[in-house]
Amino acid sequence: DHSYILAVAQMGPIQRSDNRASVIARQIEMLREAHARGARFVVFPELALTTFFPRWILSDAEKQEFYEHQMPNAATQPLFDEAARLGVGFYIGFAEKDGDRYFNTAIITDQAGKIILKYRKIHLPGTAEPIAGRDTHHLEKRYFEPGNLGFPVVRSAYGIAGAFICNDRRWPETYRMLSLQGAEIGFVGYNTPNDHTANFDFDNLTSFHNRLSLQAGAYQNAMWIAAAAKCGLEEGSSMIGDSMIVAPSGQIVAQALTTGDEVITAKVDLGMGRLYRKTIFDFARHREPAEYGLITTR
Ligand code: CDT
Repeated sequence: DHSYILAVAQMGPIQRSDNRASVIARQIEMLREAHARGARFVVFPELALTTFFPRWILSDAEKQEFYEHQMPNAATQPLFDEAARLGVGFYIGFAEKDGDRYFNTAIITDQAGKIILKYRKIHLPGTAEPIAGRDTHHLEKRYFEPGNLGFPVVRSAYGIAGAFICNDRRWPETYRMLSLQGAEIGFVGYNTPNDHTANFDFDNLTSFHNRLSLQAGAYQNAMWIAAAAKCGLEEGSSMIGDSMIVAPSGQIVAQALTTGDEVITAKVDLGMGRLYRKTIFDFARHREPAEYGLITTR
């Protein structure tokens, strides 16, 4: 049997004044709820330990409080300990400082709380400098450099698994890089403001574009996708919820109802993806990679 119960722990807002301890306490509560509902793995959001600080211009000194120098660390150890005690693996995103380099990072742990995969966000949205005339900013290119670890996958108790982060979910290359390595499930956290494009006609479709990206990515790559939002009204920025678990059929099997802390669960059958990969999406039989050169040359 290749089935297990998977949870997504959506998070409501984290304000700048909220300390790590209060955030970890919320996560531990959701970890316990997920476990009580039978879950063996929990997906937390992107940058899940602090407020979404790339909305602001911060000095080098000011920005330091938002990065983790190691993982786990004193603040996050209780989450790792509780997950290990419950035998639950997890995905979580955080801002990483590695020497003098800064990344938007996510890790996956096994059921013993050991980190088995690390991913650094490759598609960084927004700008390095504020755009004149806008009253909200998205400055990820200021605070992070593009990830330098590629798109790793890991053979785990949760299937062959990969991680990606927020804006990555809009790019077909992300899913393809994982599925070409046999990934059966992808975990993603996100922070998506409702006004993120500053074009009203696009912004009006923010929830739809989230769903569209996740469902298409899952189906076209015969993968399960579990997506966790940090959402709600955070420091004046309204962010979408709509955390969801999507099957390799492209169907949504669980979806959050709120824009606060909320656990959703679904039974994940890895056999479903394997069936798609033997039929309509048998890559070896049906793909024509010799025709795809442009994808990597421009
Ligand atoms: N965190 C993140 O990547 N958010 C982006 C929205 C901002 S685009 C300027 C996203 O793609 O959801």
